[in-house]
Amino acid sequence: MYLPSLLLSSLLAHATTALLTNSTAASPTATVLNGTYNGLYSPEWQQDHFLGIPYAQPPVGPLRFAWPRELNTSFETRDAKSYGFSCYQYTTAAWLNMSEDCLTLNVIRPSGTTSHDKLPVLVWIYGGGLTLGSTADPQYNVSGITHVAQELGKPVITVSLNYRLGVWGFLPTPQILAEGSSNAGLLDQRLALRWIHENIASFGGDPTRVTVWGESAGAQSIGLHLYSYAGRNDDLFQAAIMESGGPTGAALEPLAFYTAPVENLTRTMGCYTSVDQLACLRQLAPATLYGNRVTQIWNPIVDGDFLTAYPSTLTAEGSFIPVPLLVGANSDEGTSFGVAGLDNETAIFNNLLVYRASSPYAISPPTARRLLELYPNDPLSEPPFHVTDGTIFPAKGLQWRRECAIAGDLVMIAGRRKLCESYTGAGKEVWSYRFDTPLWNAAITAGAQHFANVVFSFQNISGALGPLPAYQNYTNLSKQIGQAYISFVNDHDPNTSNGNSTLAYWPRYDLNEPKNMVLNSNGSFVEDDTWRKEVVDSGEGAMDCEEGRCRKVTSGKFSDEADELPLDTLVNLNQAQDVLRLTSSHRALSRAKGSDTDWGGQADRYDIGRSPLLGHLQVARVMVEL
Ligand SMILES: *[C@@H]1O[C@H](CO)[C@@H](O)[C@H](O)[C@H]1NC(C)=O
Ligand SMILES: *[C@@H]1O[C@H](CO)[C@@H](O)[C@H](O)[C@H]1NC(C)=O
Ligand SMILES: *[C@@H]1O[C@H](CO)[C@@H](O)[C@H](O)[C@H]1NC(C)=O
Ligand SMILES: *[C@@H]1O[C@H](CO)[C@@H](O)[C@H](O)[C@H]1NC(C)=O
Ligand SMILES: *[C@@H]1O[C@H](CO)[C@@H](O)[C@H](O)[C@H]1NC(C)=O
Ligand SMILES: *[C@@H]1O[C@H](CO)[C@@H](O)[C@H](O)[C@H]1NC(C)=O
Ligand SMILES: *[C@@H]1O[C@H](CO)[C@@H](O)[C@H](O)[C@H]1NC(C)=O
Ligand SMILES: *[C@@H]1O[C@H](CO)[C@@H](O)[C@H](O)[C@H]1NC(C)=O
Ligand SMILES: *[C@@H]1O[C@H](CO)[C@@H](O)[C@H](O)[C@H]1NC(C)=O
Ligand SMILES: *[C@@H]1O[C@H](CO)[C@@H](O)[C@H](O)[C@H]1NC(C)=O
Ligand SMILES: *[C@@H]1O[C@H](CO)[C@@H](O)[C@H](O)[C@H]1NC(C)=O
Ligand SMILES: CC(=O)N[C@H]1CO[C@H](CO)[C@@H](O)[C@@H]1O
Repeated sequence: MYLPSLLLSSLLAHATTALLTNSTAASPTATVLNGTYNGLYSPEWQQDHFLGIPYAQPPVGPLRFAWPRELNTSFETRDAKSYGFSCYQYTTAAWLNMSEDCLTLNVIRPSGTTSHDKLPVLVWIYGGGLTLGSTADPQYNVSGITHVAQELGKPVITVSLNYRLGVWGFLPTPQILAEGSSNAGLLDQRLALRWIHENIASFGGDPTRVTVWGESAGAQSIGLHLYSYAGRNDDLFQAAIMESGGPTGAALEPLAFYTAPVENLTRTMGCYTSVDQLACLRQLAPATLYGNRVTQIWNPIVDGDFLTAYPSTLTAEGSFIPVPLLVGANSDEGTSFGVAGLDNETAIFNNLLVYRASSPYAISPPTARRLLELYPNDPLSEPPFHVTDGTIFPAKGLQWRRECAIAGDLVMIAGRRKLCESYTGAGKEVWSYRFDTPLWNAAITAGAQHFANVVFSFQNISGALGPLPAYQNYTNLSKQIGQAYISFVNDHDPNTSNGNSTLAYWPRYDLNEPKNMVLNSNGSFVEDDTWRKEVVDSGEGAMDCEEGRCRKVTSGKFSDEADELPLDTLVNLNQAQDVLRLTSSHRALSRAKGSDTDWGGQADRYDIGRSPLLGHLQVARVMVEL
């Protein structure tokens, strides 16, 4: 086992502390605003676990689909010794125990932490497309990352939170909007952050040093929090770690987009003709609603409240919450987001026009044409990037790798770069990574695909990192990632564990010299974050190679358009889509709210305070006009 002597001595130091505090450690308690919780002492890593703590009133009955309500009752003592229910979702995982009453969080701390310690706080927000995920999922067990902090001598308190998913968290209808219940799942997260702000000191945490951390839809959620209330900073968090996700990527559709699936839902539930459809849906038994699995991705919407505009618009206005960021994406996101079965340019073109049709990207023909120019078919340098001999995988489609190059950049990588640029441009500290290590048992076509990094971040707690000793290099990388994160949580800088970590110096993102840390099990290194620019910059027929990436430049045809780089094109595309979408729901909202009243952003209450201008009838009428 990898245990440098420095770490050994720190473990011993912890053991001594645990002995001294043994009597209290065995039955940890914490007294929060509503009462006292009895937690569990976990001897394995000398941690206290407080599990399944409610942070909101159960969102059941009349509160189904509504914004979460603050707790308003108190108690003497309660046990917090097992995970709460998972929110409703469609999976058959063994750990699944679902209920609508799922708004709970878990607090993990080094045993013996007292309220004087004021430890920094790390808050995990799971991903899963806003349709899957639970803190009870063993792969999201935060004990491993908490243990890294203990070993490093930089202890943190770790929190993981549940939030509503799917139709329960994100039902988008005019009535929902009028009622002020839009984006409820995101508001769940926000109320949990508010609960942490108010209560974490009772556990020994410092509410002024909270880092939010998420992957995929969890990172997307954080991205939207960064842009929420037009960037108003309520001090709920002070830093963010975002893995493979951000404010752009998953499409935010207009309200009208959901008319058909909502009709499908309400018709099958017998609520379509109800005068009050929401009341009808709220009366359904939980199992009945669950049984009506409408095949629809319910994404957040620009509701004029939590989100006053599309993130790209808010970026241009500088309306975002300025906090230090640690952000990244995986080398082969494209193998997760590329469509299989495309054999030629025409097929890719046609597919781009309907890309991710269940929540479409609205790519126009000229943009699709431009993308095909910028991404010539070049299997020497396309996902999976570790396959460098130009292999084509015909079973996936003759131009599958080209499709993957476009898709990965479109969904994840362009947005990552854009976020780095806008936050750096605003003077905030940003550290960027490219995770570059395929899972030990990955198919050759997978590469370092979406989600592959999660088992590393979570310190192999799920056991899926591969067998030791063969994959010692994976353990090492996993630990380096954990140490960088814990340093960032403590010091807003991933470099401060340097004395104990073998990760190379990770430079801050710099607009003049943009860099990524490439997280590779064979030795991580720093690269220029300028890749996919070479297609533009090189001469005819050149082979341009950088850090193992090669691109054959077929002609000099881009030389007179040197400012139009593939990733930049994609970033612009995000903006173009937004403009398209603004024509429906947002315009309706602007009209509904009236021209002279600023209601956007005022309603940061959980149970009251919605704009009277968002009256039922008014919005409903506007929607009909559209
Ligand atoms: C420490 O607590 C454990 C129970 O968690 C108990 O079994 C053990 O005897 C205690 N040790 C001391 C020295 O009090
Ligand atoms: C708590 O709030 C709910 C509304 O969500 C209300 O029905 C209930 O009466 C309140 N309870 C107390 C004790 O204030
Ligand atoms: C319960 O806790 C919440 C915050 O966690 C607080 O706002 C509320 O006032 C508390 N209510 C009671 C009755 O203790
Ligand atoms: C599900 O929750 C119920 C009620 O808390 C509990 O009795 C049961 O053991 C749980 N099942 C699982 C698989 O966790
Ligand atoms: C995480 O997993 C370890 C090992 O199974 C277990 O001891 C620990 O209780 C788990 N922690 C949490 C917070 O569930
Ligand atoms: C309507 O919902 C059902 C499930 O209730 C689903 O099977 C069907 O595909 C949906 N149709 C549309 C057009 O969304
Ligand atoms: C392109 O591929 C599609 C199948 O993906 C095929 O139907 C079509 O004939 C191909 N077109 C050309 C020009 O080869
Ligand atoms: C990951 O955990 C599993 C189960 O505990 C273990 O067998 C394996 O050796 C570990 N792998 C690495 C690379 O740490
Ligand atoms: C893992 O890290 C340790 C400590 O830095 C080092 O001695 C060892 O060579 C590394 N092993 C591998 C396979 O990278
Ligand atoms: C390395 O870890 C030890 C405790 O494990 C700590 O005392 C020391 O400050 C750490 N060094 C750095 C540079 O963080
Ligand atoms: C990590 O170790 C595995 C197993 O020994 C090996 O197959 C792999 O090539 C190593 N990774 C790198 C990038 O060297
Ligand atoms: C703030 C901080 O400690 N940054 C460190 C990052 O790592 C370099 C060396 O690798 C140190 O010099 C910095 O001090």
